[in-house]
Amino acid sequence: MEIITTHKGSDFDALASLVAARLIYPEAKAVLPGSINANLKGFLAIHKDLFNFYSPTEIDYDDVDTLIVVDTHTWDRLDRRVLALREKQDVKIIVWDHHTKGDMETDEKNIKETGAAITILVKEIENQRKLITPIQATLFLMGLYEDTGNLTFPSTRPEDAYAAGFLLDRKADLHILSGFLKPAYGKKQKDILFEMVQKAERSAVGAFTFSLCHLDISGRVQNLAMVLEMYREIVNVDVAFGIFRDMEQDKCMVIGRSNVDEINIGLVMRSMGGGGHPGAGSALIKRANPETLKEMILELVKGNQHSSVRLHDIMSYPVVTVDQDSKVEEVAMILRNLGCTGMPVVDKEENLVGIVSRRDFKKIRKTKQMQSPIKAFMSRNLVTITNDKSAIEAARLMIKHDIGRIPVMEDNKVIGIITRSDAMLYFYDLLPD
Ligand SMILES: [Mn+2]
Repeated sequence: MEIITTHKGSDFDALASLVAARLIYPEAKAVLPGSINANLKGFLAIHKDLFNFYSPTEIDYDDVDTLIVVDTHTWDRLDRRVLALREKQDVKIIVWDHHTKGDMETDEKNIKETGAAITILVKEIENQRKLITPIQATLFLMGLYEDTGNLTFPSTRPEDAYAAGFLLDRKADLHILSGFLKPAYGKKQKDILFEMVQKAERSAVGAFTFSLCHLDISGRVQNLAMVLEMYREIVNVDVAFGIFRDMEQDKCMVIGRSNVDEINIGLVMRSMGGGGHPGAGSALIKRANPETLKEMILELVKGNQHSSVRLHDIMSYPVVTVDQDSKVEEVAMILRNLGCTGMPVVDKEENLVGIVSRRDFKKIRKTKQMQSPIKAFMSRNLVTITNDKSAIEAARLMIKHDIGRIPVMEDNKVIGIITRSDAMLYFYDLLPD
């Protein structure tokens, strides 16, 4: 016996993929997990008779020789009763999934990084020239739209949009579809937007209008990016940021939107460990203090030419430097004793000539090289920063050059060193893991 199943807490993509897989494997029984999403229940209350689903309790797992899994390939996401097959010998496993991670071992994996799993199955149905009914097309399109946010999520691939076109051509009904899909702008989103607008403050940054709103939320709220864009329009500013702090999980979702070329949100978010493009972006920061994030965003937006916090306040000093003629062996010893991973190298006049870090020691091949002067192994590509710059600029340099420490200069002399830990402490009030 062949069975097809999908993940617990099934959503429309899971259900659609289950139904689509039945078209590809007509002999197989479709097993719907015990737990499914609320909006799926609403759909099935009306359409259940159209699909011949089995409950996990109705299957005799001893008889199963083929297990087809759609929209997941992680054992723990399957209904616990199906897990009986995990230990069973000689079960053929076939996977159709758009998640890249999973622990199910199988020879037959149909995995593609698309926005929805149904996209992969629709392609197969098209290739096999199988006929689908308008109701099936509608369900498939629901799965596709739900998982891709109506083709707007960044995970959306051209294949998803193509599949949507194919399904509309097969008479998917958009009226039915919109009735069942949870509206992106629901009560939760409405409440958040209302609270944001009440708290809204506008200010000017250079020639632009700017607004930053911090809100505590509980649990995961979808479509916050859309809420923030609505906020930006209502408050009528060029640039808007939202800091949404999930109290339970102790993490902050930072979302930004910009309507002007001069302020590049993607750049701002990358400095905070996130990403995006010039107009929109986001970053997720754990254990962050929203007040610190506020300051950080403001500094980033202002280009931070005259920040109140100078590098002087956060850098490490005094700096231990090493003479360029010191032996590699001695330098290694000093580093070990100080417990640091690198240090600046200077000449007789205390001028900075290089920097040595653990990476440089990897270049050493022979023991006798331990007696060579450190200048033979140090990096001469010096990235330095002057004391009048800000922590943000130091962090930018670290990211740009992929380095963990930058000498801080004043009058051409090293007066301190700023490390990743210093920067992290400043930005997040925490140390890197
Ligand atoms: Mn999915």
